[in-house]
Amino acid sequence: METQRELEQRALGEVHSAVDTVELERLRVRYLGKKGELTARLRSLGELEPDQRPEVGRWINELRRSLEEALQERRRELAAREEASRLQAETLDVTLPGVPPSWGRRHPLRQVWEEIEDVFLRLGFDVAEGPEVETEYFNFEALNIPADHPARDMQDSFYLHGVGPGLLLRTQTSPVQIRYMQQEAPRTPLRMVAPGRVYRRDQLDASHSPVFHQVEGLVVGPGVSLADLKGVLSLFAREIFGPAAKLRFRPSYFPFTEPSAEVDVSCPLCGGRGCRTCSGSGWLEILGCGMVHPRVLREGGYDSEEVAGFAFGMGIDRIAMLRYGIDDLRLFTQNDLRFLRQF
Ligand code: 2NM
Repeated sequence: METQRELEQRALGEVHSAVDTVELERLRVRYLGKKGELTARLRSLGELEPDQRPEVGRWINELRRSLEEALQERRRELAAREEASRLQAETLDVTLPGVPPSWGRRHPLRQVWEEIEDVFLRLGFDVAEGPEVETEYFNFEALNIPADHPARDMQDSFYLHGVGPGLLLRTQTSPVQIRYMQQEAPRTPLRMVAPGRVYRRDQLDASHSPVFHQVEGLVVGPGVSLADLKGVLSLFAREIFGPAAKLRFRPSYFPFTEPSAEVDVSCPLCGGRGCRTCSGSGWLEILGCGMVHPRVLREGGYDSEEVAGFAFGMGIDRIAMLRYGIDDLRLFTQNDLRFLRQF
């Protein structure tokens, strides 16, 4: 049998060397719990000689008290240590420098889109947008585009017959201008641009894409003339292509304008001397324009006897290519960061 002294040393020694409060609780149960060693000894007092019982009983009670004291003291120490290490682990240094975010940038097409918008905003134009799914009325009829015009053909436009009758993906942003006129007429002067995505059934190659971007512009008011058109477009060209940019107007045809013209800008890459980009001619075609056809003005809600209008349209993708000397449209949609990071 272990002596009283040995039990006392073992119990107190274990309490002193306990490494955490969990172990300490285990020790408390082992010695002082209902089925603990001390409790058991107290119970078996009856097995001792009657004259030994008081002394052993007293010793057990003293040991219980000193164990309880030792447990409490050790618990204080360990709890304080555990609290300290928990706080240490939870420490957050708010002065540490953060993880720097990597800066993105706008896509080059979006940059050119917004630059064009900005030029016209400074000239007093509004910016309007409209639906990409259009009706044949807004996309063609209202714009005086005849039934036998190639754009009307299934081969040239994306029709959405399965979605609804007479629906298609807009082939230009001019339907936005019809909507805008119908909303604003007879307010003058009307000055607006309609930037946006448009769709045509073209095979994808270096210079064609079934999805591309346009900005079309419209001015309506009493006495608006071809001179205003040339003035606005010249300002625009100098803002986008630099102060040396010259314009050349060539007579052309569009169903929604009369007269109509195609406009070339002196090549921004060679200054008009002739290079690969301008095929040696010194000129690049950048937009189409004209005086709004009276039928289109009337469809917009204006009296074509009282007001006149000019309109123009350009491809954002094409302008971006010319601006930066990019020879393949597909580069814009391949998400190659080596390409995109240059802008
Ligand atoms: C172009 C060329 C010429 C144009 C006409 C209109 C509208 F709706 F006012 F009649 N919007 N855009 C227009 C005129 C577009 O794109 C090459």
